[in-house]
Amino acid sequence: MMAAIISARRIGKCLLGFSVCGLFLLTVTSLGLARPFRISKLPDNGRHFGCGTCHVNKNGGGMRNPFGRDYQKIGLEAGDEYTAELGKLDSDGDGFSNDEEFAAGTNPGDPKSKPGTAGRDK
Ligand SMILES: [Ca+2]
Repeated sequence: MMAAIISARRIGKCLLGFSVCGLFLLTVTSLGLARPFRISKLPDNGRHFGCGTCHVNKNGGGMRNPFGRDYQKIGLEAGDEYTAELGKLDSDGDGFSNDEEFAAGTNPGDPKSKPGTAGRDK
């Protein structure tokens, strides 16, 4: 009887250990998969806004902002590159081209973030 209780405790500890290890590996793997590879294609290399340059969620994934949608249509079609056409667009409709926004360090996908304002919300 005592041996059965000890054995059950050992199994419980093993399961807990496997669960913790599994959760750790899942977290590490998820972070690895979430690593942005596309931001290196952007004029600022994602230096200012990272994944938030194209995505509503600053951490990336999910819905794209207006610039991200334009990149999806034009940049991906051009072989996953930031193009001159993309630079001339004003994706977020704030009156500044995407090129002007990258040069100023503002977000081309957020109309509240535009050159000459304190709109650089990181
Ligand atoms: Ca703009």
